[in-house]
Amino acid sequence: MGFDEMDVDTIWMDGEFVPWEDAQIHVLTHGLHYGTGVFEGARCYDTEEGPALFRWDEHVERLFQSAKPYEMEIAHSHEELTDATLELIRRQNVESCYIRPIAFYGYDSLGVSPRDCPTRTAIAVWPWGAYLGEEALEEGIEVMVSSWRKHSSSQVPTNAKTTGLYVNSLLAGEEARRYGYAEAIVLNKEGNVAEGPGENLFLVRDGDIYTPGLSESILDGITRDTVITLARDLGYDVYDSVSLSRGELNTADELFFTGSAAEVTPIRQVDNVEIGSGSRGPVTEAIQQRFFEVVERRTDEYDEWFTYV
Ligand code: PPE
Repeated sequence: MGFDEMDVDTIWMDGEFVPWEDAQIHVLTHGLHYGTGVFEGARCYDTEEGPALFRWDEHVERLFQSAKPYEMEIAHSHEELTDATLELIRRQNVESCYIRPIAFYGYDSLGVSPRDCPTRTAIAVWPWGAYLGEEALEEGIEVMVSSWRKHSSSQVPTNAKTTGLYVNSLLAGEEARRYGYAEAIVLNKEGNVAEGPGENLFLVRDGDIYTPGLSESILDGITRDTVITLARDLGYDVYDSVSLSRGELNTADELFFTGSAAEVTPIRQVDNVEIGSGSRGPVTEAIQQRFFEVVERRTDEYDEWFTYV
């Protein structure tokens, strides 16, 4: 669904609330030419306690961390970005939504060096349902291992959520969809499993849970951290700094993706090979149920993860 069909009309831009159609930038914006933006994707859930941002402080913190390698000074404090977002949600006709903060080098002059370009900051919110479809959450998805590899962490800071890096995600994701798959799994330069184009990956084997470590060219996902915490609290052993070979995908009992957009999405096939029983596995289901119970506040645990609108 396009933005124009959605019930949202305001964007926060550089300290002001502006009408949706006026949130414009110049075509010679640095970030457009060189991919010099950093961004976030978070969710506001419609909880039993009213609308609430999920792990917002961690998202803002990661935005500031992503800006660092690019020497980008975001001209607004953590608190200003929080207040802006809460007010933006109050002004929109949404119960639950996706939140997209972005900071980027703006318009002044062109050339790879952004020296004189101002840093621009914007926040938009809009309704965004299940990332890979409602059915995917229950049935699981079919994925392929992409022929594209992830950027190596020696080439770019892969732990910074940088706009330009997403050309890799686009190539991998669209390749997969061209072949009829819902999504891709992307290997790193060493050939080990990294993550999805917009998701972290988890593997279940003999009742234990594994996920590639931070040195495997992955984004340090906040949902990844959530799932590690929830799984451990449920009593699972979680190994969160492993290398996973491609072959281990096929022999896994279960696989699932995590992400702010993707939430917890089971993977039922990789390259047309069934994973486990070929449907959502019991560990994935337990974690997924716990995840939705927590984000919808059907339990009062983990209250520290919520910022109420
Ligand atoms: N890896 C990548 C490459 C990634 O983009 C995301 C988020 C994750 C892992 C999971 O991170 P986290 O959201 O903190 O759990 N992808 C965002 C963008 C999706 C999009 O299509 O755009 C997201 O989920 O918001």
